[in-house]
Amino acid sequence: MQTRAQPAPHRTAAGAAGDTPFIVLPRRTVLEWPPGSDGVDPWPTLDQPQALRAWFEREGYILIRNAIPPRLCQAGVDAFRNEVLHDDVGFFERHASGKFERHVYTEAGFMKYPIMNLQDLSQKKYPGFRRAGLNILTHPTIQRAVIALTGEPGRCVHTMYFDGNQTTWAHRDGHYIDSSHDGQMIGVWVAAEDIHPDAGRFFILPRSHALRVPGEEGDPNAADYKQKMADFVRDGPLDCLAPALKQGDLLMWTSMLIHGSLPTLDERHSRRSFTAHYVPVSHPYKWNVRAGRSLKGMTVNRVEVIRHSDDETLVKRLRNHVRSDWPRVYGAARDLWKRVRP
Ligand SMILES: O=C(O)CCC(=O)C(=O)O
Repeated sequence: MQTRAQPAPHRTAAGAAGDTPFIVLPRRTVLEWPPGSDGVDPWPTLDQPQALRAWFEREGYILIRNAIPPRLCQAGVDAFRNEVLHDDVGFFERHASGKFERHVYTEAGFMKYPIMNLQDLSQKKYPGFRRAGLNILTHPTIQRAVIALTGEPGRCVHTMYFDGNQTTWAHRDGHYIDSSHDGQMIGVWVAAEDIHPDAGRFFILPRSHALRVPGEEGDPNAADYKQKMADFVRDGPLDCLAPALKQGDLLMWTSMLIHGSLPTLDERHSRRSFTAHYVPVSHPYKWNVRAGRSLKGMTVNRVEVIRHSDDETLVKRLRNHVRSDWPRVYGAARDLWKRVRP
């Protein structure tokens, strides 16, 4: 999940300085399937909504195979590569820092830090990627799953796109953003391609939503929090599960489930995915790390998607306009400001 309370670390072409990866390896084992399933998917399907919900409540997550048509996933990836990946002057809101920053590329040329809130991207500059991404993240299968899990349709409050691996620190989403009914937000991770086992797989700690981690009450943006969470994943009592995901597979989890990404073992592999966070429509959502929440929305596939673009005042609208339409001017002004400010 995203952070905003912390100042962004300064980013160089090679990566973010102070960008300590809080790595959860080495641990004894990382499982591909839950214990006892002998390499066979044990997860109830959408045609068994009661069993699906019971699994989700007990384990804190569910995996639904072939949920999103591969051609939609491929359209999202292609649009990213055509419109976004090579835009090396544009500024995008980042997950790790919560700031607008240019791309940082991995050795293999993937975008290292995920983009946040596709719904706030410029429709003029990235029309295909924005449309394709939101199409995936509001797909009727996701709506069906949200209804099966919560008893009502969902509102999408947050979205992201991953290309390379930032090695996401272990965390609970609910420490950053949640439903107003704590623990009721649902995370959604759609594999936009077959994820290679060495690409830095998404991992979860089943049943961790019901367990406390020593020291987790602190600031979720602080190094201490991230270190304690990583220690808990590595040395704690729970299994760590990183299922092999194929293009179109969908993983959903409750906002208190601990999750993150494993380190990349082979830099040649991307781990493309679209992710979102949903609350039941009857619940307001809340930020635990931002001052206010946005009430602006748009509708995609009949799903309400909350927009977060900060454009309340004329000055902010002007800044957003310069950032999106004259990124070089914005970048130069930003660099100058960094140099002259006290
Ligand atoms: O895939 C990842 O690296 C992390 C995704 C995540 O933390 C989220 O969607 O909440």
